[in-house]
This record gives sequence, C-alpha cells and structure tokens, in this order.
Amino acid sequence: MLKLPQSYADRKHFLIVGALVVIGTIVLGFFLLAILPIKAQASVQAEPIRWLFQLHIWLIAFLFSLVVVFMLYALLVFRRRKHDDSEGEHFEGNTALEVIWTVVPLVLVVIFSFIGVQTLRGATSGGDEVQVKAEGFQWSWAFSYPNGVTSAEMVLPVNKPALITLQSRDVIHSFWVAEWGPKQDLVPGMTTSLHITPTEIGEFQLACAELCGLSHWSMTAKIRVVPEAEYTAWMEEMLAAQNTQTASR
Ligand SMILES: [Cu+2]
Repeated sequence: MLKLPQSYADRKHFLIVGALVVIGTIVLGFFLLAILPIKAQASVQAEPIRWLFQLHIWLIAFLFSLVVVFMLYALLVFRRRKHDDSEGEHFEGNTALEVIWTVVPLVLVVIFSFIGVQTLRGATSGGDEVQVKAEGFQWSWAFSYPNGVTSAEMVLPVNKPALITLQSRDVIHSFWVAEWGPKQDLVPGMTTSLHITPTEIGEFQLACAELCGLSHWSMTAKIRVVPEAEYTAWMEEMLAAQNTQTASR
C-alpha cells in the first residue's frame, strides 16, 4: 500500500513541494503562453483549437513542475550532510505508486485524444456555402472554383462557411493558415477537406505544413478574405477575364 506521510516533518515536506508545484505550474504556464503566441483567431474553427492548445500548455506546465520540483527538492533537502558517511535507507519499489503513475498518464492521454478527435471533427464538418479546390504540388498551390475560375490566390468572402477540398499532385503536403487554426493534409490519390468560416477580413498566408522537399519553405500562397460584395465582384471579373481568354484562343 501507498504509505501516506505519517510524521509532521513528512507532511511538511509534501505541503512545501505541493505549493512549489502549484507556483511552478502557474509561472511556467503563463511563460509558455507568452512565448508561444497562438495566432488562431480569424475563423470560427480557430476557437476550439486555441482552447485545446492552451489546455495542453497548462498540462505540460503542471507535469514539468511536478517532476522537476520533486526532483530538485529531493536533491537539495535530502542531500548528504558533511561528515555523514552512513548508508542511505534501503527500500524496494512501491507498487501502488507505480500503478498510479501508469494509470494517471494513460487516462490523461485517452481524455486528450478524445477531446482532440472531437475538436478535429468540428473542423472537418459543417456548412459549405462557398466551395474551392486547393491543389498542392512541389512547391506551390493552385486554386479553382466550381464555375471554372482558376487563381493563384484564394479569395473567400468573410463570415461564409467555406468547404476547401484538397488534392496533391505529387507528395504529401499540408494546408495551414495559422490564423484559421486547423491543418489538413493533402494525400496523393485522396481528396481531403477542411471547413473554414473566416471571421476576419484581411490577407493571410497559406503555408505548407508538411516537409515535402527542397523548396518546402517557399510553398506559400496568398489568401484574401474580403466582404461578400467584393468577393462577388472579384469572381465576375475573373470569370470575364477567363472567357475573353478562351474566346481569343
Ligand atoms: Cu508541401
């Protein structure tokens, strides 16, 4: 059985370590959140991902503090004193403790994978008022709309659910607009999809988030989120330009 600290001195050690773990968690948690800016905020789908990311940061801060505070406390407080040449107390394993530190992480991993799957499901299902196909290839992107308009930049109307279908011409790539939140892989031979409802007007950068060869770093494209009227006007302009092009051929 797990022996609970009996003496006053033992309990005091646990109280101090417990308090230090709490302080360590808070300090490290806020520090990590400060140095790891979570850009995702420009789409409806960004919020749950942002929340999940922060949850992970707090868990990481807690686990790190738990391990490091216990270790440093034991190293410092129970260090060998000068002129003390006696043998340390001998003890073997603690079954209860081992069961606890196996079961607790297991439960945490299961809970987090469940939340992860739910969050991802939210990002890969939903409305599809606007449709656009994004094709990835070494090392660029091409966009096309159901009416035949093709473009080197992706233009979407703000606050409208969009269905982005993804295809790769060669190797595995990954579609990621940091401000939107979710990432989705492009797998050769498969069509994957992403549902995004952009909520912020502006220019964003699409980046490939899967190492895909020599010029992976430069595999970016411009994404413009515009008011609906501007989107309609852009689409008409593109359609007209494309029609004159085909007519003059
Ligand atoms: Cu790529």
